[in-house]
Amino acid sequence: MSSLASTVSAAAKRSLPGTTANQKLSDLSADTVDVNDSKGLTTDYGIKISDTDTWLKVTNGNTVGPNLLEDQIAREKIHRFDHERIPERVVHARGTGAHGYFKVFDNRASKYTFAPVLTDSSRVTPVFVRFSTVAGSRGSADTVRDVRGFAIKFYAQEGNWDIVGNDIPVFFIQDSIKFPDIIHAVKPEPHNEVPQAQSAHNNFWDFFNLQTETSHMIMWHMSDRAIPRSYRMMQGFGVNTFTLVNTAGEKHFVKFTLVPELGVHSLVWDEALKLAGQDPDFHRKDLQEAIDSGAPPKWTFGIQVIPEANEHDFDFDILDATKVWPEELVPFQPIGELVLDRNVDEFFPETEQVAFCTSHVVPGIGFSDDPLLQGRNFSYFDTQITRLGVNWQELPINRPVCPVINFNRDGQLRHKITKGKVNYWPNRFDQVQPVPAAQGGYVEHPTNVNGVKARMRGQKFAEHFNQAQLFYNSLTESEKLHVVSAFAFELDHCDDPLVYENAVQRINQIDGNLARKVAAQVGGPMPKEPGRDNHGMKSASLSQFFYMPKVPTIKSRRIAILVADGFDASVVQTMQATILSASAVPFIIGPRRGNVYPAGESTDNKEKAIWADHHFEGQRSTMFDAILIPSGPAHAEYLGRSGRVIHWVREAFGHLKAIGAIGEGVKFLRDDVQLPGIKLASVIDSADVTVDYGVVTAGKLSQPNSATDAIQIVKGS
Ligand code: HDE
Repeated sequence: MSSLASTVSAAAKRSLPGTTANQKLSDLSADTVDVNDSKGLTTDYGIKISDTDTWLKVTNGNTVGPNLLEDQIAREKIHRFDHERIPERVVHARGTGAHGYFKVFDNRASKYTFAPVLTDSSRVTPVFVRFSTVAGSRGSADTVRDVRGFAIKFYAQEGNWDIVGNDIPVFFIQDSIKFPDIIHAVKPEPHNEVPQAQSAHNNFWDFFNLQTETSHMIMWHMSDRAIPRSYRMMQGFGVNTFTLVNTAGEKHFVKFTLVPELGVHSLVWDEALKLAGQDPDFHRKDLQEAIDSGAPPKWTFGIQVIPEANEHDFDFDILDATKVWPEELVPFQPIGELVLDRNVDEFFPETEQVAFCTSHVVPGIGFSDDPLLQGRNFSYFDTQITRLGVNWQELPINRPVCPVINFNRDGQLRHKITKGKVNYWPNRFDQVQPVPAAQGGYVEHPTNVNGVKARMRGQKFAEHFNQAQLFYNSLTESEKLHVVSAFAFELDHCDDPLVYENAVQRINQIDGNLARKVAAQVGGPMPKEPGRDNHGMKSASLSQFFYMPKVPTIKSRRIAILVADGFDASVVQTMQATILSASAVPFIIGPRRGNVYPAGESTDNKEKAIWADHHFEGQRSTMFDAILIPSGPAHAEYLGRSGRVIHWVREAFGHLKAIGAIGEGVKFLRDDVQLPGIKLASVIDSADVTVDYGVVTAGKLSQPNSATDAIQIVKGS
C-alpha cells in the first residue's frame, strides 16, 4: 500500500471530532488525509522525498553551479505552486462555510409537498452552508456594507437540493438579464478598479438612480441588515419563489426563510468600518470560534405558502423578487431546524470548491416562472465551469450522498470510472442499469403555458415603491436613523453631483422626510414636496427587533474583562464564572499577555495570578460585545492612566455596548472615562446596582461571589 493510500484509510477510520456524525462527513472522510498520519514527504506520484529545501545543482565541491532542469522534484513543487489559484466567484467571492444538519419537526409540510427532506422527521439531512459578501474580492473584509449570501446544500437521499439565498428577502432587480449591469455597477469601477467591496461610489448610485426597481432592496441595503454582527445572527431567505407539489398533485408557491435562534443583530457602522481594518476576518473567525467552542449556531427553517389558485390575489406579483410576502398576508410556518456543528478541515477543497445551483431541486420541490430564478437556473451551472471545470459535481464536497449513475461522460478531470459496454440510451441491453427510474423520478408539475414570445414583464412588476415605503415605515426610530446615516455616508463618497443630486430625488420618491434628512448632509437639492405620498403601512416582521429571542440571551457573546495588577480576584472570578454559566465567552485583557497579579499578591506568587489572553494594544473594543471593569484600587489607577484603556471604554460606549463596573472600576468610569450624563453607583460600600443607558455599576457585589449582580452586569440590563 502506498503511503498516501495508508494515510487516507487511517483518516477514514478516525471518527471526526466534536460533531454529530452524518452521511456526508463519512463520505468526505474517504478523501481526507491527515498530515499527522503521514509516514514522510512524497511527490504527487508517490516517491519519497529526502530533500525539499535545495534544488539539484552542479558542483565541483567548492563552488555551486546553476540549477538543473532535470530536478523533477523541484519542478513539480514549483509547478504545483504556480497553478494553485482558480478564478474566484464572479460575485460572492469572499465567504466561509461549515457543515451541519437539517431536521424537520414533523410531517406538517406534507400538506404541500411529498419531498421527504421536508416531511420525514426521522431523517437527519447533512448540509453544507456557505456565507458570503457579494461585491468584494476573495481577500476583502468581512464587515463591509453589503448583502450576505446564505447558501445551503442539503445532501438529501433523493439528491442534492440547494437553496442559494441571502440575508435580505428581496433583490435589486426583477429580471436576470439585468444581473451583469447591477454587478458591474457595484463592483470596482472599470477605469481604476476602485473601490473594493463598497457600494459607496458613483457607478452604483448612478444605477440606483436610473433603475427604479432597485428602490426596495436599496432600503434594506442601507439598513442594519447589511452590517450583521455575525453570520450566526442573520436571517436567511431563498428570495425567489419556488413551488411545492404534494401527493395529490396540488401545487403551492413557496418562499423559504431561516430565523436565527440568537436573534438578528447588527454592528453599528463605525464599528463595522473599524473592524474592516482591525480584524478583516471577523465574521469568518466568529463562526469558527462558535462551532469550536460548542455553541453551534441554529436556525428555525420555515415556509410561506400560497396555493396555486391564489397566485393573483395580491396587489404585487408573487413572482417578483423585489417584493416580500408580508407575514400578515402569508404567515411564516416553522417546519424544521438547521444546525451548523462542524468546521471544515481544509478551506479550499470544501468552502472554495463548493458549488451551489438554484437548479438543484429534488422531487416535490420545483421552480416558478419568477424571471430572476429562471435566469439564475442557467447562471450557476454555467459559472462553475469557469471556476471548477465540467466535472465539478464529482468533487467530494459537491457529490451527493445517494447513488449517481448516468451516461454523462468524460470531460476534463473526470474521476469516476463507470463499467459497461454502452454509454447511450436506448441501447441493446435495455434491461441493464441505468434505465430511467420507474418511480421516484423528477417529474415537472403539468402546467399550462401558452402565449406569444415577447420581451416583457408582468404588469404588477411596474410598481417599484410601495414595499420600499413599507420597509422604511416598519423600522424603529433607531433603525431609521441608521438608514439616514447610511445614505449620507454612501452619497458623500460619490463625487459626481449628477449622481448624488439625482439620488436625493429618487429617495424623495420613497419618503420625503428621509430625502430631506439625507439632502441636508450630502449637498443634494432640498426637496420641497415628497415625490409621492407615503401609504403609511407597516409590517412588523420587517424590523429586526421582531426577532429578539423571547428570553434575552448572551450565549456565545465575547465579553472583555479589563484588568491591571492589583485587581480584586474574587470579583474577577465571579465575573468569569457568571459569563461561562451563561454560555458566553470571557476574555481577560491586561497590560501584557501573561500573568496579571491580584491585589496583595507579589509577582512571585504565580498560582494567584490570572492569565491575560490579550493586551490592551493588541485588541480593540470593537472585537467584543461587552466590557467589564472589576474593582481594585491599584488596578483602577493603572487603567485611568492609560489613554488606550480609556479609549476602549469610550469607544464601546459609543458603539452602544453594555459596560459594567464594580467598586474602583466605577471610580475609573467616573473620573477617567467620564461618560457624559450617565448615572453611576457612588463608589462606597453599597451593593445597590445602578443601571443607566447600558452602563451597570455597583459599589460592591451584594454578597461574596454574588452571581446575580454579575449577570445583570454582563447582560447590561
Ligand atoms: Fe447569485 N450568483 N445570482 N444571487 N448568488 C452566484 O454563482 C446570479 C442572486 C447568491 O456561496 C454565482 O457559484 C444571477 C439572488 C449566493 O458559492 C453566479 C442572479 C440571490 C451566491 C450568480 C443572481 C443570490 C451567488 C457566482 C440574478 C439571493 C454564492 C458564483 C438573476 C437569493 C454562492 C456562483 C456560494 C453566486 C448568478 C441573483 C445569491 C454568477 C444571474 C437573487 C449566496 O452564478
